[in-house]
Amino acid sequence: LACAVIAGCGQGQDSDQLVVGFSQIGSESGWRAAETRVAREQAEARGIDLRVSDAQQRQENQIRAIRTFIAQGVDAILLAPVVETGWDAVLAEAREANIPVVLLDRRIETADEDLYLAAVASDAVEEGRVAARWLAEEVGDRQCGVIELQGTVGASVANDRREGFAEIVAGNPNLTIVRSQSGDFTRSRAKEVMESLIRSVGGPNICAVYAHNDDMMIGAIQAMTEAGLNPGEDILTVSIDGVPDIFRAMAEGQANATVELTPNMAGPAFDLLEAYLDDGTAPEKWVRTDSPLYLADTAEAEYAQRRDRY
Ligand code: GZL
Repeated sequence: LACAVIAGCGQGQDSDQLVVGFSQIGSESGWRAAETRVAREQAEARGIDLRVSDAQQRQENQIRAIRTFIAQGVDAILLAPVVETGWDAVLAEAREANIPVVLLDRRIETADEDLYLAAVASDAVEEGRVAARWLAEEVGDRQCGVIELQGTVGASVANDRREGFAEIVAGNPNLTIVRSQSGDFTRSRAKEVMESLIRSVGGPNICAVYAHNDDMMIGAIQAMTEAGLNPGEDILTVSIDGVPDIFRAMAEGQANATVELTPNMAGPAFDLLEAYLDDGTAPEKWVRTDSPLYLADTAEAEYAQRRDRY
């Protein structure tokens, strides 16, 4: 009866169907929305019963969702951790319940790496390096003041993308990060931040904008054009994700480059989970996607060809 009340106890419609709970951050960007859609497609293709919980970018909602999945007795949990700390307690509860957890697209800080089975993610530090190397190549030895729009404060990918970019900037004295502020990975927040930075820095002093994701760059482009500036022309842009809208902006001459990131993090997660649940096969701790990383520039702006990625 208890199982019926809490809608299933790790048993999907039929007995051997895997039931997986996905604690998703939210839908803050086009990439995140694509990750969720692709996860549903990948689950469908494998006959997995996938239950997605949208946390609206709030950690307490993710923790609540994980506890619900534990109560439901799911077979496994996917977690895209909005920030990198504060997970040990709830992951210990999942381990207590013998439910494996796989991290998607972001990492966590923990003293006990056994709290999760594996992480499926790209190397975000290298993403930052690739973005900065492209910019260094573009500007040569010209002095270039860069505005950096960081992702969500405390997110592993924001810390990593900042670290990788700064590492390359340190080797190019003509590149200077003049401002670095969080736009929380969203278009709307990045637009507001960019509007105030244009006022404080002054349009003519901005040589380039580096945004930790394409959606923030789209917001920054709107702010720059509304301020009468020419993104993609007078102001170079480089961001990360490779969503269709950044290719559209490139095709229109308003953006220059993006580091591509597959939205398919769930497929590899399901594969390693099926092997692990089937015969205990221990996966790599870090299943790395997008290796090598690929930077697409204006010449590749045929975003239509990439629609199938999203
Ligand atoms: C990257 C992922 C980031 C994307 C953003 O792995 O965590 O979160 O780059 C999203 O679009 O908000």
